[in-house]
Amino acid sequence: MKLYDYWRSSAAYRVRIALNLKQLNVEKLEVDLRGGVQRGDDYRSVNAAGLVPSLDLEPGVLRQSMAIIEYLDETWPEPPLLPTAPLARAQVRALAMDIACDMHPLNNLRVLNRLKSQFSADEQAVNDWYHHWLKQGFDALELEAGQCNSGDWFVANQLSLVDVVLIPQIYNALRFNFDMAPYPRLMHIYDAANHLDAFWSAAPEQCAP
Ligand SMILES: N[C@@H](CCC(=O)N[C@@H](CS)C(=O)NCC(=O)O)C(=O)O
Repeated sequence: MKLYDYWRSSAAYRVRIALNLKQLNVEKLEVDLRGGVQRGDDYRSVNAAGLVPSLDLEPGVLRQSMAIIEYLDETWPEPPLLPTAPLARAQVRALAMDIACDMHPLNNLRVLNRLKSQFSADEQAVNDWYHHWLKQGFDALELEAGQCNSGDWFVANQLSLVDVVLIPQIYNALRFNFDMAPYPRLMHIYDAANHLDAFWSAAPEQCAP
């Protein structure tokens, strides 16, 4: 398998965590997002949307980090990233989607670039935008996390897809100087997860080319 990756991509970071948890080795191909390689014909022949990650299964390419992670989980079930019962599975997926569908896309590189090119947003305005959507998402997640569990993981003291998606989102928030102090439950999960090699070694600093 080959992972089309970018060290700072949080969607790719999710997949790196899942691969590590499943103890799967892949060849990594760096797609330089800052250099615009994702918009070139070569990469678009792999992923027409021009987004990372993509997982080349040789043959067949999978895109969309959540689909990739569920594929990995179904193919290599240990450790499971979703509970067994249908209701619990749907609840975990919903929490992961709160991040992957309702937070992350609003602060994607191409959205931030569009704010600058279409609305002449300066650095301060882009930062405010970024922080606004982080606050909306994290305020809700902190409440959810308090209701779900008080242990090291988001749901029922069991590592799950939510943790795999949450940790990269918190990493991004810290990188953009967002104040995480109002979110002690989320930060507890972040710190606990980073004690595991599968999370720590997937972090951008460990994956920079
Ligand atoms: N829903 C997609 C999102 C992928 C995505 O947005 N990737 C970002 C990096 S985190 C990207 O490739 N951005 C390139 C760009 O904005 O030009 C997934 O989960 O795979």
